[in-house]
Amino acid sequence: MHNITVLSGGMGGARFLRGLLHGIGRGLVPGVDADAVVTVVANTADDLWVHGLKVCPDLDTVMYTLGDGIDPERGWGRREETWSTKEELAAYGVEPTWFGLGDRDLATHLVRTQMLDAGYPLSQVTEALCRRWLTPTLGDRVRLLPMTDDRAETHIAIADADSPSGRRVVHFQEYWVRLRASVPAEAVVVVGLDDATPGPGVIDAITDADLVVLPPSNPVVSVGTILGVPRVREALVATRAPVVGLSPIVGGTHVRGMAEQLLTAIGVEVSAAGVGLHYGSRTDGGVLDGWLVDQVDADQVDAVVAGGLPCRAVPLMMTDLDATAAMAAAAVELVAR
Ligand code: FO1
Repeated sequence: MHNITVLSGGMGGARFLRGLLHGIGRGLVPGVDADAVVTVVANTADDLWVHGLKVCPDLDTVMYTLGDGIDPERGWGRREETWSTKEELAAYGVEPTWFGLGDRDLATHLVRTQMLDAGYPLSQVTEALCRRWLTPTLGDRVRLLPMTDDRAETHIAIADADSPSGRRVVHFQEYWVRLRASVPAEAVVVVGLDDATPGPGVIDAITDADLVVLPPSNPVVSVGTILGVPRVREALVATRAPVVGLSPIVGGTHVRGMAEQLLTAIGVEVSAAGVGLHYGSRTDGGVLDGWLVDQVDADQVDAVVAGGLPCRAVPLMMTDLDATAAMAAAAVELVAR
């Protein structure tokens, strides 16, 4: 296998990608060439405009993680970050004060916003930013593609006793960062998604792949939004590449983030089997040829197999690079023909 395409969100997907690249480089992923090319199709529906700047959390988390600029504890934003501008904005009483933009991170958003204002599409902006973050160390081994260059934004409906409808809608980032997903999500709406055009290279990255991976990213607001870009599902059904997924739900809940709340919002069972069957088998109108669950969920393998989807239970905690590389190897082995 030479061309691997990964449909990724932020933290979970980025951690998986780091382990995948580590494993490929060290021959730990049998069947994958040492000089394989990994194309990342990244979710952009987390994006938001704040202080007049375009912030792309999932693109930046993948870019910073693979470029070793990420803050390892937070899992987002820059290492060795300072927050002077954030403090100054708060001193002016400028909202949102709840969304933390570090001084180093701000430079990325300034460059991106300037390029967007000059008329460059997000895909070309991302390419330019990656020339700093990825090219020097990874060369052409990795490509980072926005799922679309068009605006698509995830919004969450929550209960609101003060509003006539009893509900109000907040941007995903407000739901996650300000509210900490502490209130039930009643609906998930991705504004603009139905009219979005797949970003340059996205469909080809799927149809021309030797392997497509759905990493342990959020199945609703990361992988789910990528699958919702028109033509992406069709490309996944049509590709000659095997499509394999790794469960982001372990032991009945998410490892990090808010997948539990969002799966509940869309009526999908919060379990490894539930997510696998939600993505579905390609032989049955879904997108997967294989599904990996964690060993703690081994008792769910039979239910997934009964749903027509090959399934194995392996360790799925990305505790270090070798553990993650082993997950990638298990994924390839599950679907390698
Ligand atoms: N997450 C937080 O919990 N608090 C923040 O203040 C915050 C700011 C932020 C700024 C830039 C960025 O790229 C990501 C940021 N995130 C923050 C993480 C972000 O909410 C998540 O990375 C994704 O949107 C969900 O995967």
